[in-house]
Amino acid sequence: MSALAEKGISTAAERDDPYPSRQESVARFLPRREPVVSGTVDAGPLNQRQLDEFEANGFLVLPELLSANEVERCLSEIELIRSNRDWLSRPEAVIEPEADALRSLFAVHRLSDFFAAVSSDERIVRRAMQILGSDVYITQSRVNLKPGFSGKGFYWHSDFETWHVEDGMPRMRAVSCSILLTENNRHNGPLMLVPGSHRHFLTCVGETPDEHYRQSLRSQKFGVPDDANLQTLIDDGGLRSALGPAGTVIFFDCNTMHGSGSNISPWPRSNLFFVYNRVDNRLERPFCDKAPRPEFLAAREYCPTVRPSAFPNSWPTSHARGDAGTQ
Ligand code: 6CS
Ligand code: FE
Repeated sequence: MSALAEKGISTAAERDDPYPSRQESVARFLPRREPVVSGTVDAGPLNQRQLDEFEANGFLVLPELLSANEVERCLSEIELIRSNRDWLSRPEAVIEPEADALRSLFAVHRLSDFFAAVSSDERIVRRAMQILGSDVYITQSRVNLKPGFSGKGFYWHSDFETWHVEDGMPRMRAVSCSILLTENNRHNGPLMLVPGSHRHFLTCVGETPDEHYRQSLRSQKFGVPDDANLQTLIDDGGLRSALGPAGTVIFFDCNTMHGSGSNISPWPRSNLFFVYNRVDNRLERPFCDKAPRPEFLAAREYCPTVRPSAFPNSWPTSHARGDAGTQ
């Protein structure tokens, strides 16, 4: 027995990993081990048809979850954050790869009391809790702005693959929620998803570079599927674009294969994005030999922002916090 093993410290090779990725030279499919829907219809508010659709496709599009007025308030809050701070130099800000424009702003629920309240809105959190069958907390939040003319796409990926390998998310027990703040139409680079892809874990090839997130958030090269297996998934399930007016909300499973194209239309595609994770699926050591990513990308702290009854469908008029970003 090695000295480490005697002390009860497992090496990477000894650690039990149900979803090993970026470790072999050939990609392969591994079966999903966790259920897709863990809650029941009695827990509401999703009906059985919606739960079945989420389970079968790995996503669900819900029109008109937010009102036009609520969408306006979200857009104003984004403008407030951008106008009040030197946001370009903040670590939470990701700039477009080929233009001096804001691509993503992370941890918005920590930067702004207003977005903390939105992330706790009952209409969203209750549905996430129902899908996951558990209390949840936020492990990542962001706005993706994808500006008109210059907004670049997001290559195909499973979020879970990155969150597992780079952040140490143990199991497929998280759900993403994308809130459309502008119309997402077929011209402005909408989210595309592969129905049914969430049922298979596709391993990726290529070792994770140091500080990979500095590159991957602008343009991801590791943790993306190979062409042949991606083709198989799409042959099997087809492709769907999630379109809808502002106020539409898309829930999708953490392992659903998805991506989006560039936005060469004049119309910005602005989406707010929250990831809800089961409280018993807290992040561990990464499943690679690199340091964990920063807290603003992958929260290890249990952040008690999810309080469904605290803001029963009424959001505060609050503004961006002055003290954010000191983490
Ligand atoms: O890094 C993340 O957490 C997310 N962003 C990208 C570009 N890919 C993986 C994941 O969705
Ligand atoms: Fe993603």
